[in-house]
Amino acid sequence: MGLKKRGKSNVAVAYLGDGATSQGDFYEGMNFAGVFKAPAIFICQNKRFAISVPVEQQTAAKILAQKAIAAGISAIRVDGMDPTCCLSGSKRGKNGGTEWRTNIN
Ligand SMILES: Cc1ncc(C[n+]2csc(CCOP(=O)(O)OP(=O)(O)O)c2C)c(N)n1
Ligand SMILES: [Mg+2]
Repeated sequence: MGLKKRGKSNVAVAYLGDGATSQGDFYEGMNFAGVFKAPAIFICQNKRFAISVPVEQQTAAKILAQKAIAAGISAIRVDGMDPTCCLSGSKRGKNGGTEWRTNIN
């Protein structure tokens, strides 16, 4: 929000894990970013475990990127094992894309 208020074109990037998307402060932050249109990108790295808790035991959501849609934020899901997908996904994310393909090049 500070970047926006100062008229900067920079974008803040936050990295989080799959387990973090099961916590309350995640939803609060996403809602804040959505309603105030903060220049922010949330990158969720889903390695399917929050320490020892499998993703299926911490959320009923089938796709974690859906959680952004609930906050009015566009979302892209990419194959995290493919660096080129991660790079192009980040660029498209900055432009506000919404895609559900597992591979984006
Ligand atoms: C509903 C719920 N509340 C609390 C937790 C506890 N928890 C949240 S984040 C976390 C550890 C971090 O996991 P993650 O965000 O996936 O980061 P990683 O270490 O995998 O990079 C734990 C143990 C949980 N897994 N599920
Ligand atoms: Mg994790």
